[in-house]
Amino acid sequence: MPGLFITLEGPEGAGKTTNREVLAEGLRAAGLEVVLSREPGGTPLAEEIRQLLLTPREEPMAVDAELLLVFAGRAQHIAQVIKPALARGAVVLCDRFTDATYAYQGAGRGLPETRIAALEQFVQGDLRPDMTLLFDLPIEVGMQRAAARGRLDRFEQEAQVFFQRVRQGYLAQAKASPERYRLLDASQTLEQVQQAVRDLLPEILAKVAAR
Ligand code: Z5A
Repeated sequence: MPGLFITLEGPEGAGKTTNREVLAEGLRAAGLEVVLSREPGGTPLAEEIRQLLLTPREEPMAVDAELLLVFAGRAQHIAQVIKPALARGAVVLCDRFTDATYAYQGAGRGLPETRIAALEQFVQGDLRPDMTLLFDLPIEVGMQRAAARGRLDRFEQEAQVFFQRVRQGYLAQAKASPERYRLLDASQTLEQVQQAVRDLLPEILAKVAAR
């Protein structure tokens, strides 16, 4: 497809959403159509699924139910937003995607990677991100930033050890796919992280030009 699919990943409060704006500004200034989206979510139906996933409830959610909800939302998001945008030649900047499933449901919850990979193939076919920015930072720093926002969602109520596994899961993915991942030190000041994101623009523009 003529467009470019870029995902932003990282543990809680890493600055994905904040830095996505910086990237979007730079790409728009170069005359490109930019589509901002997020997972879970990205369409009205997928946003309803997001609410199911994030709302704390008394009934524990079975891990496989969580996994299937994540992929149900993703199927809708791909069909309604991601594929049409890529077909038009847009750059899609998506706050989290399937790498988050490997990190949270895989490394975090302990689901086998093969189960996630089977759903990835079923729901996505050949669709994979062209580039993934991993905003990495110590868990405590991200949790402090997220806690400053107020009420915690269902994931944010997990114990610190869960988030340590998530972080390690992300770092392992980045190590396994260095051609796709760009690792950013998100514990730096916002200005420093934003500059590191801007530094990636020439590479991204070159990828767009090569399409
Ligand atoms: N989830 C899953 O389990 N499986 C999946 O497949 C997918 C998701 C796709 C919701 O995601 C949950 O879904 C997520 C995993 C699960 N649960 N958790 N945790 P989300 O992306 O909506 O949730 P989030 O990671 O909590 O998003 P976030 O807290 O909004 O993080 P962020 O976008 O990385 O951070 P931010 O909003 O840009 O920044 C947070 C605050 O820090 C904000 O006030 C900023 O101004 C500040 N900030 C940002 N950068 C800095 C720096 N460098 N210095 C100081 N302050 C900063």
